[in-house]
Amino acid sequence: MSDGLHIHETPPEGAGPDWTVPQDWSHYDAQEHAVWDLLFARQTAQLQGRACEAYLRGLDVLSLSRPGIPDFAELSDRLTKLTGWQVVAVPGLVPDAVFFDHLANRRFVAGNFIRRPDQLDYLEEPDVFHDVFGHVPLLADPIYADYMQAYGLGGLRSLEFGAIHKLARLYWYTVEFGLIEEADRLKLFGAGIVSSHGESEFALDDPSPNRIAFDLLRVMRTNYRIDDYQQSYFVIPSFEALLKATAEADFAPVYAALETLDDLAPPDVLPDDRLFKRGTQAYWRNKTARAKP
Ligand code: HBI
Ligand code: FE
Repeated sequence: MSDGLHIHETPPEGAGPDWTVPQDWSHYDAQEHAVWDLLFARQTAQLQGRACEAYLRGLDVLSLSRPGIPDFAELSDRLTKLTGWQVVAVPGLVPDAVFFDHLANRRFVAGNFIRRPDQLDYLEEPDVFHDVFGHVPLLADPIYADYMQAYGLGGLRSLEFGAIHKLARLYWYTVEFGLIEEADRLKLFGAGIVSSHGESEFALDDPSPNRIAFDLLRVMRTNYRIDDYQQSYFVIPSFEALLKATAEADFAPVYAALETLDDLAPPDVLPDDRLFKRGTQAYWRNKTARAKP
């Protein structure tokens, strides 16, 4: 989430050294709560039959259907009892090392601001709806909760290898834009998809994107887009498989192998990819055709 987006170098005014700020839940006004309620109602309708069971279960056990922007202290009380995770408020994107340290300590950093009514469908930085509605429900799932902590620990190690941009691809193609097999159907779990009205349909139904079976090295070779729908989505068989593929991996040889392999572009398909669906890339062709003067 950090490519091309503005990340401050020093903690902003009022933030601690770990970049957290008080959420100060009482400061939200009626319009901000109304934006949350509108987005929540629209997305939960859209996600029936599309989001994976663990995500829908998380929405339920965390009582996220209560009206208004969640109070992180109350939300953390419920979440900590389930998997030891807390939700802490930050004013926006935080530096990678800070981000990974929070994840490694089971703290999920969530934006303390919400988009304006005229930004419903796209915004530059993750706001409280993207972070809490998109990311937090799955943190109530014990296996996914372990994966997110393992990712944080791996992220801290990746900084030693100068390989954060490779590991960021793993985050992008799973935590943000991952698909999962469930009872022979593809379902959504990535936060960037479940929090997006358009992409929660596009990622499953549109013939344009590739849908490729997850493979750690394959994902870590593959560039991604930060400004529009993905040209490829990767599909995991289960959260157990994702945890196994990453928490048990010794990333040193993975990084060494990546040095010998070319990066791949988002729409690329390899001969040995296990394809659920080869995309037409029509969405992108039409978009680039429209963009030509
Ligand atoms: N900061 N608040 C916030 N949220 C993120 O998702 C985030 C971040 N900083 C860095 C970051 N993500 C990326 O480096 C990850 O893609 C690894
Ligand atoms: Fe995110």
